[in-house]
Amino acid sequence: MKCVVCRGPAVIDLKRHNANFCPEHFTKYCREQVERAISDFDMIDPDDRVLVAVSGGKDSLAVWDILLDLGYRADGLYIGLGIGGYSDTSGRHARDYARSRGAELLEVDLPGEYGYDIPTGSRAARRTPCSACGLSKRHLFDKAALDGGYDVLVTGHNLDDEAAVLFGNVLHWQTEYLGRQRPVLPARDGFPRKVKPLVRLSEREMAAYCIVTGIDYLVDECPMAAGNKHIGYKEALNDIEVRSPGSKADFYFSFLRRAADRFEAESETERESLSACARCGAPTTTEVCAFCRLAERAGGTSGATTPQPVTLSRKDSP
Ligand code: Q46
Ligand code: ZN
Ligand code: ZN
Repeated sequence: MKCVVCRGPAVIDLKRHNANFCPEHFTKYCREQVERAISDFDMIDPDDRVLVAVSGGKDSLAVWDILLDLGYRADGLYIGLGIGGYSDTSGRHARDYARSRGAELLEVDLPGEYGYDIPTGSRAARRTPCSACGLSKRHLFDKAALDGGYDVLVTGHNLDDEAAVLFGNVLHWQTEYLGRQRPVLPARDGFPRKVKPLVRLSEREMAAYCIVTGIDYLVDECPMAAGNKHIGYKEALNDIEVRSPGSKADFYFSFLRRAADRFEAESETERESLSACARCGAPTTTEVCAFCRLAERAGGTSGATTPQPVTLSRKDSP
């Protein structure tokens, strides 16, 4: 197997592009895909202050790495979710990466600062763990980005993630979500601009990127992920992709090009009815936002402290 660029030994084959790459040209390919996503969807301006939501997994560390290499002013944000040993290890990977790049990592500890963890929050609110977790993370990402004066919040959602969410939304015709499923959500009152620069890259490519560039990411799956419907949707799409390479990308990008606009009106209606949460001031369609209700039910507090920057440089390394 030879690299399509230099004819040297290839380490990865990308069937949907009908291409193989050596480590050097694969890294270059990943950077170019991110640059292209940023430019096609107008995601980030060169002067923007960027906050990357970092979990310690492959996608978030890879997107942070690529943005730093492309010269963006990108800090990381890690949220400790209180999921036992999994959270301890994921935090370590995020801190180690930040230290290796001399990059700034903000940290928010959900149990320490808000008085509940994801297992407790999930039980108390009778939500699935991923639903309680997603809701908490979204709230804390928005808050940290706004409090810290960042222009844009980056998440590590890749092509597989976006195609799986789209598949689920289409399967159940959740039209109000379809109108919002875009790689860029513009800033509006109480919400920072949110972007997904990895939409042109797959999960497998992100794992390969980390291996090739020596990023030590958390390989273990979250122990609370069992029962998450998106895992099943990903498997279904992977089966289709094996038989017909490129289907996943076509499904997602054709939706953006040809169908997403048709659902815009429905999600706009919901946006117009937003007002400030009586407890925390975040935008919500109810009097008290879902995060504050979850925190209260779980015996915690929606009271907020600003995340403290922890600058980790090579000098600090043990
Ligand atoms: S961390 Fe949270 Fe994920 Fe674990 S509980 Fe689910 S959403 S699977 S990205
Ligand atoms: Zn090459
Ligand atoms: Zn609130």
